[in-house]
Amino acid sequence: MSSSSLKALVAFMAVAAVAELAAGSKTWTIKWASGGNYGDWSSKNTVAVGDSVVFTYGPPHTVDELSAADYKACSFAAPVSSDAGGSTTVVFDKPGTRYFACSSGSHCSMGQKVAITVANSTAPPSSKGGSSYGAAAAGAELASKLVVGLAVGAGAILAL
Ligand SMILES: [Cu+2]
Repeated sequence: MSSSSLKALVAFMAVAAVAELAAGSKTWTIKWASGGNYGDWSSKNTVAVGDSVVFTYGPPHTVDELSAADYKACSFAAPVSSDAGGSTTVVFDKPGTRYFACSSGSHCSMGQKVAITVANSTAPPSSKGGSSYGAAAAGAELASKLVVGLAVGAGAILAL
């Protein structure tokens, strides 16, 4: 095997290992526009702990995270966060409901608002102590695969 194909193999194994580690989390995309109807988005898209939601939009839209009360009232006086960058990524690291709305004009009251609920049933991958046998076994299996992948990769590097 040539040196370059070995290097390609090592690169592939590294990418595969990273992809496997990330396989548990998902990225959702919301095309964020005025007049959108996002009322049932969360019930149709099951965001789990560890997942990310990316809002994509152009000016003049914003993604403001609000309290439940401010969300209900479309009040932007005290947002938790606010972004107008055009691509806003929100990581859902724990269960619960978070509220997002556009602060531009009357977009919020016209429906450019979404409440995203992450269910309790999925345990965070990083939680300690409370993990079930199944989760622990899956973690051990993943770790052993990663070790094998790294060992093969290291062996290939030494052979170059
Ligand atoms: Cu807007």
